[in-house]
Amino acid sequence: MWSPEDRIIVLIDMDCFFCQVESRDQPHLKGQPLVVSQNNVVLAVSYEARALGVTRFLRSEDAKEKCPSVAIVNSPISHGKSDNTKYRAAGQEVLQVLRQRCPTIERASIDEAYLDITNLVEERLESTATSSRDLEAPLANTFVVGYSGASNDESARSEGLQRWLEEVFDDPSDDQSRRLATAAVIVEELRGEILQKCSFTCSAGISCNKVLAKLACGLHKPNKQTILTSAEVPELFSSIPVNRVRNLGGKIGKTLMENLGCRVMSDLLGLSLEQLARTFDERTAKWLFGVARGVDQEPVTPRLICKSIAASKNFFGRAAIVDLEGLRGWVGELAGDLEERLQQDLEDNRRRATTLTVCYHYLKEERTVSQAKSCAMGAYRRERIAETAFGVINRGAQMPIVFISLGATRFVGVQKTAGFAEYFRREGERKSGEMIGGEGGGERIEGISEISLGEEEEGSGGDGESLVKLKEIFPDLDDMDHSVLELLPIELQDEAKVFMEGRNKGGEGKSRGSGGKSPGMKNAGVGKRGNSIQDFFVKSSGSGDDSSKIRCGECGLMIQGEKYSEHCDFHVAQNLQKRINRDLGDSVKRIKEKSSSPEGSKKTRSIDSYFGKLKN
Ligand code: DCP
Ligand code: MG
Repeated sequence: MWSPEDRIIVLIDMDCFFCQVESRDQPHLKGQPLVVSQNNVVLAVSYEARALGVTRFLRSEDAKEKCPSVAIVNSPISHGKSDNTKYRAAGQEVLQVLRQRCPTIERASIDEAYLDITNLVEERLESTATSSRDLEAPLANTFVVGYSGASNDESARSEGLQRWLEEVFDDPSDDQSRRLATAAVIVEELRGEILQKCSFTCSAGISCNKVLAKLACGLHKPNKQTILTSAEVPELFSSIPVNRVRNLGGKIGKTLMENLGCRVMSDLLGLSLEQLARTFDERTAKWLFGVARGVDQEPVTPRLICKSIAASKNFFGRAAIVDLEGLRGWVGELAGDLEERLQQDLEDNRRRATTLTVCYHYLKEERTVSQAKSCAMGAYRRERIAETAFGVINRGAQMPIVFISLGATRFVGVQKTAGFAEYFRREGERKSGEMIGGEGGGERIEGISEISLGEEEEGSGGDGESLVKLKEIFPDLDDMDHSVLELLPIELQDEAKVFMEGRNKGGEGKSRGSGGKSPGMKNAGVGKRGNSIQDFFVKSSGSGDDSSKIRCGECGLMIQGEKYSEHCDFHVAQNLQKRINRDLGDSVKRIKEKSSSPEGSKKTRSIDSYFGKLKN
């Protein structure tokens, strides 16, 4: 029977990536001791520089002192901070090469990707009959854990590989090893293609899950690849420190090491599932129990784009932020950077972030205090992002602040259909003449100013509040258009549902308390419109589960994940309208006067009447 551990998972990690990108641009740097620094701190170190004792996070001048021959490249700057655009683009080039051969690729970082090549291996095994002897040459850069020694020594590698192949490859009972050896041939080919097409070397780990592939990848670098079989895991785990394992570098690993006495991975074997569950949540406990035994079922989720987009900056030494003015300035820069990248991402990948995570470090009594807070991501506007982040940091941090990161996460897809704002723009164009007549060049904008969705309603509150707003959108509650309704906040949809239920029962729904009883509210229109609006509620009734909802940063309402994007567009439209209302001054007044007649009032307050029927 198939099990998740029958998979063949590969991690590809580019070697000293930023250095390779820089030396591809400036070929005279190739093969030289080289570092790439950002803000005077070394972030990438070529293997030549590593051999001379240079390490990451040294200050540039210390790297130079340690190794006078080292070349230092400062990475580009934008928004007062380092700009990784060119490194990201180089990472994408590599992904495009991998994509030609493997459909299941998960981008894990700027220079790492997981591949599930189980099917490629099956196909290769079916199509080619190979003996162990045939594999030695194609596996010229392959190490096997437990056979090749810990160093990069070539004779140990080739002798170990040969021994392993002879022991396992022709043994029909060792299916995993046979498949891993075949996988290694494919990975050698992939790495060759990356080198040929992008001029970058990389290293790879080949195993049966992500944790083991990642661990294997780090064992032999650069320009090497390592096979880790399940059989070798116990021996390897007897010497691998807990915090070197994927997902254990942070708090969980620290707790295991400091509170549960686990130094190396095999120490985890002494902890029962119950013991782990006393310290960790159930899911983590189960995962840890499995990982201790080399089991990790996390799938490779096909994704070529990153899960989060962040703008961050360290403020080392004298650069530390010491006052609110400095904080405001830097938060503004980071928000500007984040907004630009999010807009680009929206365009490239048709998705929108729903969560903004503000992370900051400050110094307190010579210790660094780290804090992070997540909140809803509203519209992609730098002012709004900056305002939210400033508020969070100002409430939580003390001076001096030494690190700030603004990260956007939890992306939801944006549907291919025109968004609310786009619709709004087109409708504005179409209707401008009709709405304001001969006002000249700015018709489209003035048309937009007719919408009065965002204005506060006096005297509304408590239970009646939503319904009052609902009435603003649908002056005739018996004639709600579900295609408009589904673009509205869940709370309003719920309110409409309550109204519908009350009406269908012929009873006195909540809506009556609003003081805004519609004509025929109790029962009118059930026969006429009931079907479509009821269908809509039937379709959306599964959305009662709050876990699939996201709190909107603009209005605070809980919105279904898949509706979030349209909801944001709704606010974009709303904000645009507010801004234009302000700008238009007199002409808005005129429009409002016009709309003060009963007929006009209905027209102005109804989004439906402004847009016409969305279905059209
Ligand atoms: N990087 C960074 N900040 C860090 C760590 C890394 O900006 N704290 C950048 C520089 C690296 C790139 O990300 O070149 C990839 O990170 P890796 O950890 O994969 O390191 P390298 O690719 O440089 O080296 P290796 O060959 O060990 O993978
Ligand atoms: Mg790397």
